[in-house]
Amino acid sequence: MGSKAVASAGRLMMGVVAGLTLVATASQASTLSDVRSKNYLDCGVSTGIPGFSNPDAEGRWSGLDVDVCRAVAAAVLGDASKVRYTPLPPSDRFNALSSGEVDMLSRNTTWTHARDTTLGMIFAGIVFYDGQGFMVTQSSGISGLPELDGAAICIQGGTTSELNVADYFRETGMNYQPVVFATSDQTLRGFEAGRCNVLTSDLSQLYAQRTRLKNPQAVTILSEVISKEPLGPAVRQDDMQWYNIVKWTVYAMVNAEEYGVNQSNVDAMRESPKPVIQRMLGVNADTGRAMGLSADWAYQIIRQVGNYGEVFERNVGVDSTLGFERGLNQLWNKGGLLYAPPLR
Ligand SMILES: N[C@@H](CCC(=O)N[C@@H](CS)C(=O)NCC(=O)O)C(=O)O
Repeated sequence: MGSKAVASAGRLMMGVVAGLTLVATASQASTLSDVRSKNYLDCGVSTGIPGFSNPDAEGRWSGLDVDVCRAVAAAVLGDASKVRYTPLPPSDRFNALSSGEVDMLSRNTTWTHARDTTLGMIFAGIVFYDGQGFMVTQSSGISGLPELDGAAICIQGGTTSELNVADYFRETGMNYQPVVFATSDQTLRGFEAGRCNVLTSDLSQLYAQRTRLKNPQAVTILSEVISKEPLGPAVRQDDMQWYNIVKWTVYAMVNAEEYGVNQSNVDAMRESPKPVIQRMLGVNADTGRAMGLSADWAYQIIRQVGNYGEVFERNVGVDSTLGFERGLNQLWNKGGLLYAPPLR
């Protein structure tokens, strides 16, 4: 064998070995088997944002992000209650996911390019289309963005809020004084104590934080937003099966709303003559097998947690404490952005 042939055989061998290593690494990560063997899901949530992920006095968690964790547990374990919640401030959330401390993150986290490409994680969907806004004290007299010039602004560190506000002021040539805190509690207390008369965050979190103020009437949330904040669950990049499970859990909730299947009619809907509904509920098809789940995975989500619209209304909708209109978070065929690929 000539030296060129030896070198190319050598390269081929190295390629094969590298390929095998890749296959081995890829097949090693099975979050599904881990979750099944411990028999609960570890879900990373916030330290407390009413309507999204918030514990009550007994330590019971609720909220839209919490319902996404519950839906994954229903799909994977057949039981929405089998979730352990790990409260994570912004600075800890990505390490907790990449180190394996949690199986997924479901915590008012914005999908961005850097987070998708540099942290070993990947977003599995969008459950709330949001934007960054400003809450101001009424005594400040601020009624719109141009009046923010020179303001002291309370922000939580390690967030997109901190980065966007810097962009916004650079772009507009206005000045501001950032007052940065580590936790949402400290940020709110700083605002209440007069360290700043403006607090910036995603609108959802401003609405949530306002409910925790001693005097919510003394503040206004400005109507303008300065960014896009698509919030959704994220998983590690090394497990495509798990990524599909979390992604399709969200899609199942959205499709269920589109097809008119909800918690109270899901049993009757098993008799529906519509093929899409039969398929979704696992009546005459098995969409679960290819993801390692049982045929009734989507049925379990809808029965135990509900469709997207039910989850939205229960936690953050117009009749909830937060009082959000559906807006962008409405189905695509009702003027919103929610568009789930077909379950087939
Ligand atoms: N969506 C933004 C902001 C997320 C965020 O962490 N917001 C704060 C603002 S209130 C929060 O939720 N804090 C709760 C906590 O520290 O647990 C991001 O992903 O960076």
